[in-house]
Amino acid sequence: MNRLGNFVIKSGRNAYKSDICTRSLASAAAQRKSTSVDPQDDKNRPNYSFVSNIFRGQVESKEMFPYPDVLSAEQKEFTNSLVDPFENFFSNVNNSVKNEENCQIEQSTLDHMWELGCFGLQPEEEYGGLGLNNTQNARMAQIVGAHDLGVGVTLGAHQSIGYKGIFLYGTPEQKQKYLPKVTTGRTFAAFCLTEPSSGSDAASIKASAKLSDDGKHYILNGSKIWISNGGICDIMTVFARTSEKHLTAFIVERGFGGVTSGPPENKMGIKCSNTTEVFYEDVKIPVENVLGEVGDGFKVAMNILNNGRYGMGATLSGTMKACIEKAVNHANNRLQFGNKIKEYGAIQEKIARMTMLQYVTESMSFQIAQNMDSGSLDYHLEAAISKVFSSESAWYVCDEAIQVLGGMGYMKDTGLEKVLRDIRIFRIFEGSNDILRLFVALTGIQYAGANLKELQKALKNPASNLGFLSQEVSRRAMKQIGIGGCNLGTFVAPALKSQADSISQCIDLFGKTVESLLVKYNKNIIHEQFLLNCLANSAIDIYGSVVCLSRASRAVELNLPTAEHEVSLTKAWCTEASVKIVDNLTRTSSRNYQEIFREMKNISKTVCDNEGVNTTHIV
Ligand code: MYA
Repeated sequence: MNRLGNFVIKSGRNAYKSDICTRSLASAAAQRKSTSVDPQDDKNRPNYSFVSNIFRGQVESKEMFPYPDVLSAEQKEFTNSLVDPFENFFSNVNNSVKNEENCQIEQSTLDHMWELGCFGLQPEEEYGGLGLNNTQNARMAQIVGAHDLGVGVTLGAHQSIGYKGIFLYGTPEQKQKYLPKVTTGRTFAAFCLTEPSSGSDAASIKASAKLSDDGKHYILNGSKIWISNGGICDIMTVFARTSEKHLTAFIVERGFGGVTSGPPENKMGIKCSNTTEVFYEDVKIPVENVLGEVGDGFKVAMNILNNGRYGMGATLSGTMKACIEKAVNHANNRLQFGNKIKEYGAIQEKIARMTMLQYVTESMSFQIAQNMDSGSLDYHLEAAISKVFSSESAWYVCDEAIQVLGGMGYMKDTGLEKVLRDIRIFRIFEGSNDILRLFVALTGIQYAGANLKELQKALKNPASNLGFLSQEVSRRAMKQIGIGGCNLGTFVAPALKSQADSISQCIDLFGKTVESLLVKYNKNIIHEQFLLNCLANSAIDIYGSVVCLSRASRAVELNLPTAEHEVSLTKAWCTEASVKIVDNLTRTSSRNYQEIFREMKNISKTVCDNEGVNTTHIV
């Protein structure tokens, strides 16, 4: 975990600069044409990430308000033309129970999916794909998530990460050679990063690729673990060490020889998705199969993951919708104590909370997808938050749906216990939620720290930094007297003004808290994971609140039939979230919590040293 420290030690915005390849290619090209400056190299370009900027106590509204609506009429029509066949396929052809029982997807079902174009959602038509943008892709993912998460993972491992590297970073020749195979050629792809000793610490992989003496091949040796589609893929994106310090990404074909897979893993859920070990023994990879630049493998891996994370939110928003439908169906019909159970407050609270979580999840993932389609370069933290939030919300929603159904919910036939088992992995894979919380907190702190450093530097030589200093001083002085703080109120529907004000105050408090922590701990903040979690949880709740404020306000503006309900969801969510945010931020300076965190450290140490609980029975 020590490398996580680099987030704060390194100054600047290095987590962002490498990401030109992960945005909408069309808008990237347009931007390049219009400015002839490659944003990847432009360290001074503004950072439009809403989440990054709250770490400086500032609201960056550009990518938050108004809630985006990026699809053209033609794109909407095309998306809608896909919805029916997809819905129909997943409702009537795909059999999720049978898939689970067989621990694989039936061949006829897979054939149907290839014919529908499910495996080539994003690549352009010339490569056999449907050419969907991220927003359209999210719409399809939502349908998959409502029906079968095992199939969702098979699809996601194939295209959200398996061949995404070729789609994003491939040379024209690589795209021409490989994309048609994976979009329509019935060839499965996989993303091969994790190793037995390298999970969260992705940069520590040991698989090695050495350049052959004649310079024509890399010779790959090593093994990968828990690879989704590992036993069925013929094309894989493999990350291997090409020098002591550097990783490189490669396109590897099973046909190169020396590639073998272990037996399918026996998992808790997503059983029809194939997961295996993959072994590489003296695999000869032609040099032209390097993906991206030699030595850039870590960034290629991170950016593929960043780029796909919104898809998980979209998928799980569909899963939650389906769970809520089951719960509501029961609540509407089940009579107890003389009333339908929907009449009871205990059930109403559950249904309302489940619906709020679904609304926040869906709003986040579609906001991110649409921002990406508009050319956003700064969505990493937002995407990580959407992954964390969606996976925890889906777990909660499915669990509560089971509770609403009571004994019926516990029965296999109701279908919820399978969904619960399927959902569990989403908090673990594609970056565990624990790691992503630290990623959000440390990357945000690094961004705030760079500003603070600039201020400290300017203070050492005030004469030549008068402009910057007077700006900073007046900003701080104004905030001190309650003027010039964050003001989300100007962006939202009048009905949501009060909630916008509360969240604005939370952002002010968040910025102040980050600054005090930086002043107090400096770079040692990296060791304060209890505190970092408080910051990450606050950032998650702030971002969740602001996406809802944005979406519900847009619903009001467009006079949508559901606007009133969306305002209601947003009011309840934001009001509760602001209490949680203040609580989390207060913990970072509370004596009580310092004491609690110290005790927790001690408790954990004792239990680990004792290899189990260490209490004495008094009986
Ligand atoms: S695949 C396996 C998933 N594994 C992981 O996600 C690994 C998690 N670990 C990490 O992400 C990293 O190791 C962490 C950093 C974050 C811990 N974006 O020295 P460093 C830059 C951009 O600080 P470390 C799976 O599960 C950083 O700025 N840049 O890094 C599949 C620095 O840059 P520079 C980043 O401490 C499951 C450099 O890298 C990022 O070692 C199947 C080094 O940084 C970032 N994120 O570790 C899924 N992070 O050098 C199916 C770092 O310039 C999906 N950097 O200073 C199903 C979905 C359903 C879809 C359905 C569709 C239909």
